[in-house]
Amino acid sequence: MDGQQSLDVELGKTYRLDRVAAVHTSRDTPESDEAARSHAARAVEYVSGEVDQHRAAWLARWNASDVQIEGDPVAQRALRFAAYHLLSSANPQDERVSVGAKGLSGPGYKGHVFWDTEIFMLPFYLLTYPEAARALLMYRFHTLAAARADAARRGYRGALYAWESADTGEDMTPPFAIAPDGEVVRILTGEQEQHISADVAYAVWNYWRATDDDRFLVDAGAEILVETARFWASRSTLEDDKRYHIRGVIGPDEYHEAVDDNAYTNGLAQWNLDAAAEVAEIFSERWPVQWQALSRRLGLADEEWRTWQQVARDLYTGFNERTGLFEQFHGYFDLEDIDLATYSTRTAPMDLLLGRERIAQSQVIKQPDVVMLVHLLWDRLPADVRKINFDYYEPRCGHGSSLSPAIHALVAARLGDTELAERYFHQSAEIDLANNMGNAANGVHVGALGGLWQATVFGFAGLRLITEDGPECDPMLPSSWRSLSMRLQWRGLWHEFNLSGRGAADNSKGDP
Ligand code: IFM
Repeated sequence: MDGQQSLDVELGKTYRLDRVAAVHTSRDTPESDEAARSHAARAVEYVSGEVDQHRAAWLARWNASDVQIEGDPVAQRALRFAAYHLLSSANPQDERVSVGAKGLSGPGYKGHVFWDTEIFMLPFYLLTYPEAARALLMYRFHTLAAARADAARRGYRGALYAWESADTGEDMTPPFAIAPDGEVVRILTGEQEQHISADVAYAVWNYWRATDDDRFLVDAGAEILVETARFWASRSTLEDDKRYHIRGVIGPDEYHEAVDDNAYTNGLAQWNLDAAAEVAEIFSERWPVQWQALSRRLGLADEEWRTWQQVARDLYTGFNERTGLFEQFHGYFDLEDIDLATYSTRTAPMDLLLGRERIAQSQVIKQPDVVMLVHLLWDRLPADVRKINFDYYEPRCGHGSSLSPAIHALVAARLGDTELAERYFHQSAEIDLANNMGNAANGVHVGALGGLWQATVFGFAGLRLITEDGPECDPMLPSSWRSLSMRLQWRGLWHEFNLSGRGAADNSKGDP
């Protein structure tokens, strides 16, 4: 009978059953049932050879991305756990899918794709598995039409990516959720968490810088940068103070909704506008024919990029020259300042303890917002500004998001506070392995795993990618880490790092 097999067995004898399965979807062929059946039937004949090839391919992948830590087996295990989930979640051969917030490990968030992919996971792929990074960005290119439609629906130009994205790129954020106390809560992130468009642009630019993949820039990347910049240029309004403002958004800190001039959103929008103008200049000089074609297709006005530069220049940032602080959003400094140290033994998230209304009226934040900006725009900010902002915002963060501790570890390490960084590193490492947020059954937090890798590579190893000679490390290893070794790919070359202690970076280059 179809789907059933029978076998006569002898008592006391051991048998091995191999199950050969093939998966074809309706995206591969309209006859996916039949294709899968005949593929599985054929595969029985060559499966052991396939398994060997599969093992060899995974070993190569594993060797390319393994970070080795001597002296801290817990950190070592956490980093390998992270690499395992990151590697198995991406598919360089399929540009129509991305990595959901839970990867392939569970049903949480229904597989939806967030900024987690571009900002938290992508650096791992970029530097160890660039083919995967490219496919993930091509997913954003293929969903550009939906992003354009969403911007237009709201009366803006350009492209606004979906906060929660799936196969078409339309916004899939649920409008309501049930809070742990049973209350039905309106979800506003889909309407207001618009920094996603700049996050995608940021990843596009970094991919191009890290790979010199001009083909990608010409065919897809530049269009994303241009359309996201256009969105910000129309989203910002010039007001009486002669500054542009972006009102009514949610930043990475989701405890505060409908805020004006969120420092992260404005800071990255400003970056997006400048980067798109730079790309327009480079593109039009190096590939004038393709630039003309793109401009025609997008209806770009002559020198429209000058407007982007002007909006970027006059965009309000919330930065105070006197104090060196960014105000997280307009009015943030006037909110109730709650001392989180008095809640240090808590076992529930701060929004549950304080309630949604009170937390919105307080300075308690869910996850790094200004600190996130400091991390992403590190080289644009003076050293004292980075530290002043970290020192101010770190004690006000309740870490209500799994993405939070890793970024604090990264920034603390780069600022030289290795002890604090190590504490945050271990807090982040335990999120799924010790289930310290209590929701690992819903799937692992792949963004946090990418963050853990970044805390190690950009934080403790002190990787810098801005030098013309290629990547350089300035390590600040925790005292128990005797050494850290890793390989990274930069512009087609593999670089090997064997680091120990502080400041001693041994960097050798190899072929791709
Ligand atoms: O993208 C995150 C967001 O920053 C915080 N809530 C969970 C989302 C998915 O991980």
